[in-house]
Amino acid sequence: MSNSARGENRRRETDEILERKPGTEAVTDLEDRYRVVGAADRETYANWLTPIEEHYVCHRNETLDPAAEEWTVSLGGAVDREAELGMEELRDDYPTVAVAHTMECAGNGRGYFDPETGSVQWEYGAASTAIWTGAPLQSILAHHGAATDEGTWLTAVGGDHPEVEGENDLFARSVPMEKVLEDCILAYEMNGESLPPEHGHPVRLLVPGWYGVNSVKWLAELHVAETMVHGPEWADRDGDDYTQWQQSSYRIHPEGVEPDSNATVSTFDTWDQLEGDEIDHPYTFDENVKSTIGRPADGATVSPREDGTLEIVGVAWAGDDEVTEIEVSTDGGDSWAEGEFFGPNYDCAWRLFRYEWEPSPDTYTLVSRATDERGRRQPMRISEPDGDADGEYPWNEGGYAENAVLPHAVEVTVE
Ligand SMILES: Nc1nc2c(c(=O)[nH]1)N[C@H]1C(S)=C(S)[C@@H](COP(=O)(O)O)O[C@H]1N2
Ligand SMILES: [Mo]
Repeated sequence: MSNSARGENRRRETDEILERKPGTEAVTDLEDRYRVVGAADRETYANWLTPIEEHYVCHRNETLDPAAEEWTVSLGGAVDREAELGMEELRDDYPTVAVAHTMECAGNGRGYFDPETGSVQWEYGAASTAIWTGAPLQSILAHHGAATDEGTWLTAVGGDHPEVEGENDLFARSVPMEKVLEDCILAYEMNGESLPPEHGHPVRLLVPGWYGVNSVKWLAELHVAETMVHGPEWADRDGDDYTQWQQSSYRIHPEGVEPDSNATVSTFDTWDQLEGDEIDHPYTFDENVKSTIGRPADGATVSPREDGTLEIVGVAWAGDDEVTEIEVSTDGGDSWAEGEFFGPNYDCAWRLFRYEWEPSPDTYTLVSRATDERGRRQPMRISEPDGDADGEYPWNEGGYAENAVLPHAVEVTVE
């Protein structure tokens, strides 16, 4: 396909997605390669469940919309019985489970990096929470005699292909078996409806609490092995490269670095990888602790209630760790007060928080700061490219996994 035909396709598909999601907005990519729309607006972050119409979308290749009856997921590698799993079988022969999951693109917040990085310039819009329904992978793998010992990996491959002449990278991600057995599902419904095309119809991998990239849409193949996608066998498997999206893209590294490809790693927590010695350039696995204010909206002029109070509401999450503390500042981070969590409390989904404030008329900079169960607190700002100080999130070439406080500030005027 020529570049201009591809550009036209992308715009048409993005328009179709926007028609189904009237509240959302397209976000542009410097290279104009992704189909992306961001969550509706700040109000999305004042509610626990994100309606499908407000849920962000992000993918690289064409949007598939295959007939469910004809779709199969092939299961192979270290299994006693290889299989082609059909949709009826996935629905009828396995338990049905529902999982609450805050999906966040690893590039959410990339738009705040200075200097600017390439790719989609997301600000806060690439995070959303839905209920995903499907079949537990643990049951499917047990049924087919898969080797699920510690240290093994499950690789998932999407049915989407690059549209550019000369590019041969398939969308493949490898997830450690430990996480797969814990809570991963093959999801065929989202908020009780069958998956819309742009969210991976008819079935996707769902990796609760981990960056969106791990949840492969239009799932075509599952492969059980002792390594993740790595080495010549995967870099040229019948002419296709399965390693790109695991080993090169979606790794956290300084400018100009080509990260090493690893056969396996044993540190899965993204923040542990950032702080530890095992991996030089972390993989974007579980989501870092983060929060966003949803109400009042940025730029709003607001009036307190009759009793003089005003409620600040937002969401806070920490991937598959628990978010345990939320602080709110009304002076741009100079002083902090404890907020309060309320509403639903599920593993791997954000929590609503609120803070009762008694402001006098003025203009304020509101920010929120969350801490996870292991005491890890959001850093204040993003670092310069050549090194991060304490309390800074490391600027990295791909603009991944950003969780700093100040970029998410909300300016409000109280009358
Ligand atoms: N097959 C396939 N799966 C994919 C992608 C893709 O390009 N192809 N994009 C990933 C990325 S980067 C994200 S952030 C999530 C977004 O999921 P959503 O569009 O349902 O929100 O899908 C992931 N799964
Ligand atoms: Mo993403």
